[in-house]
Amino acid sequence: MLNRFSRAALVLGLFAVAPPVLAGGEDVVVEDAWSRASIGTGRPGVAYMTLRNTGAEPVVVTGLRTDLAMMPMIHSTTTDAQGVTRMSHMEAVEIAAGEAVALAPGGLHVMLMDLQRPMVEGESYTLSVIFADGTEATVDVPILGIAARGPAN
Ligand SMILES: [Cu+2]
Repeated sequence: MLNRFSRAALVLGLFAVAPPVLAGGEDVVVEDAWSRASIGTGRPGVAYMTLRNTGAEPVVVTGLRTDLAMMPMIHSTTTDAQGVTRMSHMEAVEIAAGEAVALAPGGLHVMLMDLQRPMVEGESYTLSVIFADGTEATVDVPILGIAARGPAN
């Protein structure tokens, strides 16, 4: 089974030959976005959400933007046979037509590298998800408590 990283790499590889038909961010709904409060700015912040592709074509997320962090990126989380957990930067994340990709604790997540200010519980910030066609989906992300495990609702 191909993991998400391999699928993303496959998609990028295909661009060099013949671009697949890819829809843009107008088909993507960002659901249940949330973040945890940070202790300061010395460590990266984290954000989670569900990206739902309501369209009939695959969509590829290629980046993120927020004024809260200089280097927001999507990480994957993998745990090897020895129980060692690693995070790796995802250059692209494909969302199949009609499918949703969950960014959740223990799996894919948004890592907010180089925080520009502390993330304070009760506040929120704007995060834009950038797609391969240049379109964006922008959401307001609420900052929950430092021990939060899921979206508030
Ligand atoms: Cu990470």
